[in-house]
Amino acid sequence: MNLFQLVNEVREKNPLVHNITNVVVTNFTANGLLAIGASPVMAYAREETANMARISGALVLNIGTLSETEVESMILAGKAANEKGIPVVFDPVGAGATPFRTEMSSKILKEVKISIIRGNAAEVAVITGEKWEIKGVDAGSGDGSIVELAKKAAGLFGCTVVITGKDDVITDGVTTHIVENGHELLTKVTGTGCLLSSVIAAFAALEKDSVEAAGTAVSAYGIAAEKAAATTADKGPGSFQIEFLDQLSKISKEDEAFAKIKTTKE
Ligand code: ATP
Ligand code: TZP
Ligand code: MG
Ligand code: MG
Repeated sequence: MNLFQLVNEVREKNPLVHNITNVVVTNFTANGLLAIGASPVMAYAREETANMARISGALVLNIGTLSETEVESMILAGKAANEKGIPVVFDPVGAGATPFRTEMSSKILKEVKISIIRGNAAEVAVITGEKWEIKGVDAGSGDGSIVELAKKAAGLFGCTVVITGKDDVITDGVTTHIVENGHELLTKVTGTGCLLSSVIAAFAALEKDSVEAAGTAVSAYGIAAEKAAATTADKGPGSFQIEFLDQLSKISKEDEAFAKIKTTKE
């Protein structure tokens, strides 16, 4: 199958993506999902999250500005999604920055069967029990192979793991994609990691193979950033952010020509 065909399918089928996300990125995430052709909904109240998850194509759990009540809502939604086989994407924003974030991440991972984890290297290291330095919600620095870390996490949680940074690693422990698309201006706009987690969810709503869904989403997202930077890099992150949304709305299967994906299988 032409993987980038999925990009067109998302626009044709408009999958509903239920996001329980953070207050920083809510509007950007909704606009980014609309730009790629998905249908976003944000719903947080524990009285409704299970119902909303059941009618969605995919669910995103993002702990960026978590509270205990919100985590309860996430678990209710996650369990409802699990019962119906709806893919759940987990973004452990800032795991390791405070004990609360680390504990809540473990709780979610214990109670909900996650299909795809998407985080920076530090966040994935923390939830996997590896040592890494974390600075707020940013990656910080650490040693060791990101690919090995991603594979370890995939084995531990029995899911696909996406570690983003300059290069992105997507693996289920068997198939591994390294994606070299992207632009450093993505690091100057808050929420580009969070939006990517939701874009991955939109792709996973239509493609059962999580590694292929996430690999395509990450590459297409990086290509949109490259195109946006080509005309806005000299202006700055504000112009880039707007152009990036425009480029997400134009991405199509023809853009596969720009994909920089290296794949290995074990
Ligand atoms: P962090 O808090 O560490 O910035 P994040 O959750 O914002 O993490 P990122 O790792 O920044 O997530 O990933 C978001 C997007 O930015 C991805 O598409 C990734 O490929 C891209 N990206 C991140 N860093 C770079 C970089 N140095 N060069 C090019 N693209 C990058
Ligand atoms: N603080 C809490 S959540 C958040 C900030 C700045 C947004 C993080 O978004 P991303 O996508 O990880 O940059
Ligand atoms: Mg970032
Ligand atoms: Mg993040």
